[in-house]
Amino acid sequence: LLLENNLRQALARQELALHYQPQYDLHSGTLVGCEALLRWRQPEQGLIPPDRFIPVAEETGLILPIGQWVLREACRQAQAWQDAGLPPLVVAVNISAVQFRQANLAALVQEALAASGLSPCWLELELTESMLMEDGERHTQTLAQLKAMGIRLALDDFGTGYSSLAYLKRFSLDKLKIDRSFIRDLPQDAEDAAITTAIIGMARDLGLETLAEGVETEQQWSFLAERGCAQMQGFLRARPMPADEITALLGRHR
Ligand code: G
Ligand code: G
Ligand code: MN
Ligand code: NA
Repeated sequence: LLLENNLRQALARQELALHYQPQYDLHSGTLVGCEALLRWRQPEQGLIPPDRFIPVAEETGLILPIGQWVLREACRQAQAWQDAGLPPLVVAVNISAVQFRQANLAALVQEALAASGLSPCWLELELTESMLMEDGERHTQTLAQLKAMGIRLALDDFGTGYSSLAYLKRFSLDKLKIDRSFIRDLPQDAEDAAITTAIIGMARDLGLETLAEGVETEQQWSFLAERGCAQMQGFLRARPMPADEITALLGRHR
């Protein structure tokens, strides 16, 4: 309850911030995108990780105003980097199931884009398999609206959800983010090697991009690059960092 009451104040008191984790092209090594990750600097308790407060935010509905703030802030930051003449980046934003169930998600996304002036092709929304499995008529409509607006759609934690693949056919997604549990023991673990190879191959045949999450070693990088995985995100290259550190990284890429 204390957490809930504090979280209620967090937005107004400007205690929330976004960090960004770089995403790299696995072949050229260039910085191509970043995932926005929410941080809460609580004055008494210090930095509270998202795993601790996002579930509370979802139960209380606070995820709706918080999620909207995240969308606006990520779009604002992405446009600010472009306005500074830095190479453009795709910014990926995690969408909670509670946000996804809102009837007007597409309108809210549109509002964040309009407020920032960011072109929709630079915004990627990260959804999860369970959200697509809910299968309401409204969900199909929301996804179609987002696609029609020109926003990119990625499937987060791919491979850990329900194993029905029907939704890959039904919805027009752009990217699968291979869950880091499949990457961690590469290349030694034969089962993980088979699973990642199969996901990359299937995605290629379906015209989907792949991103490997949680890449921590050079051997994992080579394994994934050899199999045609397009992008990586992981501690091997970069941890989540404040926006000004991304600005510095982009300056070097210019
Ligand atoms: O940031 P960290 O590296 O600890 O991320 C932990 C989890 O919190 C991830 O699973 C991520 O999807 C989730 N998360 C981080 N930021 C956001 C956000 O802005 N919105 C939602 N819904 N989840 C987030
Ligand atoms: O669930 P989601 O993929 O949205 O969350 C991203 C989470 O993965 C963040 O908590 C981030 O800190 C974490 N992460 C990113 N790269 C690595 C990595 O290389 N190793 C580990 N262990 N965690 C990572
Ligand atoms: Mn994510
Ligand atoms: Na993930």
